[in-house]
Amino acid sequence: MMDKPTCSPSTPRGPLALALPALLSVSLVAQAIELGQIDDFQDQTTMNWAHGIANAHAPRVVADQGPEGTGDHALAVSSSGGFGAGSMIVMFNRSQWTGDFLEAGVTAISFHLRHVSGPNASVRVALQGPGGRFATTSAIQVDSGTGWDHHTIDITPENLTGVGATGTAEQTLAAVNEMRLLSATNPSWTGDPVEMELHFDNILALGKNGEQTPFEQWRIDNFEEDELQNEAVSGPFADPDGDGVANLLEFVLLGDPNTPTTATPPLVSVATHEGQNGGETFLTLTFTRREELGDIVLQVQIAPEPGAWSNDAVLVESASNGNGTITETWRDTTPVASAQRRFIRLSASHP
Ligand SMILES: [Ca+2]
Ligand SMILES: [Ca+2]
Repeated sequence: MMDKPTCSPSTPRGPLALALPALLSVSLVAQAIELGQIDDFQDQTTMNWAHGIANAHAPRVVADQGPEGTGDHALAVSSSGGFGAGSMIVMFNRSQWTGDFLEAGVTAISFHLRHVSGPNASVRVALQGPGGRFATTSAIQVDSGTGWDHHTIDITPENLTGVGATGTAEQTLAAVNEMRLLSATNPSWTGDPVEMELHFDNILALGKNGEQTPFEQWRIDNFEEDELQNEAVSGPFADPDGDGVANLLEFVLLGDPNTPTTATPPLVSVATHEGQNGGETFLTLTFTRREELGDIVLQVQIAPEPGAWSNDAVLVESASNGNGTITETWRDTTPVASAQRRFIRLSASHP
């Protein structure tokens, strides 16, 4: 006997409620900066974060060590101190964190950060472009050994200091060719030569005013000004039409937050899929979702009992419908024949 599906947002857990199936992370990687883009390392690559010379301290994936624990992968970077490759605490990206930050409306970067070892860190973003090199004037101060925490740093010209500037910060922001994350006591392009290890996850491109993330734009489109100020009406976990579908899932599943049950609920079925032992029958979840989720994180979760949720569900099929939506089918890992009951649900979280 299969229990009913849960189609609900996960309990609000603050900024740590983040993890993403590999499929989504791939689709969000563009070769130029985009508002809402996120590096979550769920595809278990370094997502183009690198050192110039290969060395033991270069950026690398640490599996199952992200803020969400098992199933959440993160990125480690370290340094040895002294001189040479890997001596300084810094990493660069010349792919998706390049291009016109002004046009994209990206004014801040947020990320999860864990300080693993070494002295206290002063984490900064540095940018290189036609105006030369700039680093953030303010730094995120992280004490030695601090566990996962969520941080946001302003990268507007007001918070950038030239560290090899030949022009203005605006010139660089309009055509960035390299972005760095580093730790340095003072604004720097290279990072300090210290012995340190830091872990990063969910590196996210944020806008402040003007351009919005897709979810913020959706809120503006669907709610009045006074409602936007009221989290109990327009917040991600509110359900103003009382249909049991919270706003976050109305957004994801293309519903109308002010009209009950216009979102098409995920369909739970029992179906045969290719498992480890050939064709087997599994609890299966199929849903059609918005393609551009921005900073909203979706997870298909499975459990033997409610509460014991894991993110191990297997993506069976994903097809773009050509209209801005994708239909996905996910299956459980445990065949129906091997369990008395199983649960599957769709969970969405908001940074
Ligand atoms: Ca991750
Ligand atoms: Ca609703």
